[in-house]
Amino acid sequence: KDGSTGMEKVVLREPGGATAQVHLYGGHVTSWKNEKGEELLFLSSKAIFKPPKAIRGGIPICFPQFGTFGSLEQHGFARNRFWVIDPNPPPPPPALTGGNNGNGTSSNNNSSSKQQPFVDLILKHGEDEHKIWPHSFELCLRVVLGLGGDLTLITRVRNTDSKNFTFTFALHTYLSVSDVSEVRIEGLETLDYLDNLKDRERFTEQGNAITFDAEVDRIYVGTPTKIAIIDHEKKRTFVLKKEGLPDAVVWNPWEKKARAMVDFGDEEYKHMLCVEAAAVEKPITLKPGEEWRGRQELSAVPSSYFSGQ
Ligand code: TA6
Repeated sequence: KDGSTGMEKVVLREPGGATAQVHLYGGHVTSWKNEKGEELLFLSSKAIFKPPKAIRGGIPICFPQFGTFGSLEQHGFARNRFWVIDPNPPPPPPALTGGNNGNGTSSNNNSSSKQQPFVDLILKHGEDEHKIWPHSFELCLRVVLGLGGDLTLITRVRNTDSKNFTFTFALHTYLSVSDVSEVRIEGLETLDYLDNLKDRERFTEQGNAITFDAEVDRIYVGTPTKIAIIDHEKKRTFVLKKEGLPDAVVWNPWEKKARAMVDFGDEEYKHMLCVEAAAVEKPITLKPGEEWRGRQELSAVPSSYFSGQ
């Protein structure tokens, strides 16, 4: 149980000292710390841990609807429902065998096979979901803390109904940054994006790294599997790798919008940036029995790894 909020959570710890925390409420990753104990995700000091409010920060799961395009509340209901530990989880992630203890160095005892800490959560449709979204589904989330501190989320949606259903999805990741005006994103240059501030009108990025000096709310479409978010001041780069999630949402509310949110400190917009692996432009349709899988892997590396940083 979480001391301050009394809500149930799972804590993952890996031998190197990195940790992650997942609240059963929302299936919501609320903390990811590196081996030095530095918090890498943003969590608002004013976050409200009380249904039906979604927790402000961490990695909210937006399902079955991203944003306001559709009949449901903004970002759907998965993030403000109670999930459970999956009673019938899939096989565990492969243990890292041989000398590789996950952070690239090899250990001498080759028989060592280390299990990466992980948890499997599931959200099943209940009556109240069925009333607003009349489809039977299973939404599963596996959170894995790699043996070098990487954070991987694997999400699966299964159609357990007798008819097709269509959904949009996002892992609404809030990264912790020192000063968003000193952050740039590489990997989205020259791509098209839908501008949420202009009724999702389509534009083309002008070919430079993305930097921030005002509110940004964009859905980059058809994005690469790897995006780099470079925090200049902290000399830290987040590397976001994704599969099954073709789009990337980039959001910072900036000052005016930040002031308008009760669960967001007035100055906190300076210390966060949302980069969200998503499937929005092309909604996903599943036939009965079909399953969709999305995967996001986050690592935080010293920026010196990248040439020219
Ligand atoms: O991901 C960007 C966005 O769609 C923005 O438009 C903003 O609304 C943000 O999500 C936060 O939404 P929330 O419902 O969590 O306040």
